Amino acid sequence: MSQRTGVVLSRTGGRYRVFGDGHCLEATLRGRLKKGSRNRVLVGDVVTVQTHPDNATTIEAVHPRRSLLKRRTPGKSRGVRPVAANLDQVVVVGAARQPDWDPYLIDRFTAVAEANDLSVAVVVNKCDLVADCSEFGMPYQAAGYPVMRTSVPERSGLEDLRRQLDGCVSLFSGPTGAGKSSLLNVLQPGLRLRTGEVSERSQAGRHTTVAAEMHPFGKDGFVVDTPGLRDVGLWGLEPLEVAAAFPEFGRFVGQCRFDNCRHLEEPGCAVAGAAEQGSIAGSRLESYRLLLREATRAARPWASERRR
Ligand SMILES: Nc1nc2c(ncn2[C@@H]2O[C@H](COP(=O)(O)OP(=O)(O)OP(=O)(O)O)[C@@H](O)[C@H]2O)c(=O)[nH]1
Ligand SMILES: [Mg+2]
Ligand SMILES: [Zn+2]
Repeated sequence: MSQRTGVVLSRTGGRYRVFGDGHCLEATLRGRLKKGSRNRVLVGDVVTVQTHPDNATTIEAVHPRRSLLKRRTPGKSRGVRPVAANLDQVVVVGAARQPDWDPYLIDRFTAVAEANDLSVAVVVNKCDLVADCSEFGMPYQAAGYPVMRTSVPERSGLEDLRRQLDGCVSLFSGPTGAGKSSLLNVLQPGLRLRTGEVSERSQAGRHTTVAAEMHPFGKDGFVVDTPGLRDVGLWGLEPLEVAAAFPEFGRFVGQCRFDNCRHLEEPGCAVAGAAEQGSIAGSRLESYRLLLREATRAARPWASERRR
């Protein structure tokens, strides 16, 4: 009987693929881990596995997690579903064109990562389709995020992206068709992720059943490719978390006239002032306001239920 440590790459039903010492093996859960939550073992979890004399391998223990990405259960206002454990960063990929760069959509993805206390990096992909892709990333540079500008057919910006991924556990998220899988494939050809299923994928409900899958990447890194989610509004975000999900607001929020300023229409709002002066991108303030409205609406049924 031999024990070793590995990382969970994927799960199909009750079978887990575990990566350790440079290769994969398939494992099932040891009896006592099976009890309770179905999500006791997640993609990204570091686990102890044991191979038995009959060659069956079981997951014996889950090591403490250093991070956890969660989202709301699709179609329900309550219930939070963990997606992946031990991520270092979320890489939000958008396309300059096809589909058009949508700041609000990008900001929803960055906000969800922030709400889960994960680092954020932003990729402006398909730069070959526009004359100048610099403007798209500006608000994110101002927010302090690393921004990379890439093109798959032109093979540009790929080294910057590779450096950002090296040695990290990264999850790729972003609108469907932005080129997440294409970028990962060109950085690591052996991956052979499926690409180009834009129209099929954008049918509602199609992608919600596709589970996260992790891949060893480069030197000591891992990547999780996710299908583009059309409705990231389902990702849980409480109203109070929304402003904190916009890091560049941080130095202004304490300067608003009212302590409980929500940065909507209040007089003396320092965040709105900063946007007027151009210290904060107008698109980011707009996204914040839309997200706050959405989060408040989503939070209401919870609040009234709790009071009952
Ligand atoms: N012109 C151009 N096309 C690209 C680029 N990157 C990807 N594409 C194309 O865009 C389409 C979508 O690419 P995917 O990699 O499947 O996009 P995705 O983000 O993984 O999409 P989902 O898996 O649906 O979320 C494919 O037809 C790619 O060939 C790029 O840099 N420039
Ligand atoms: Mg894809
Ligand atoms: Zn304010």
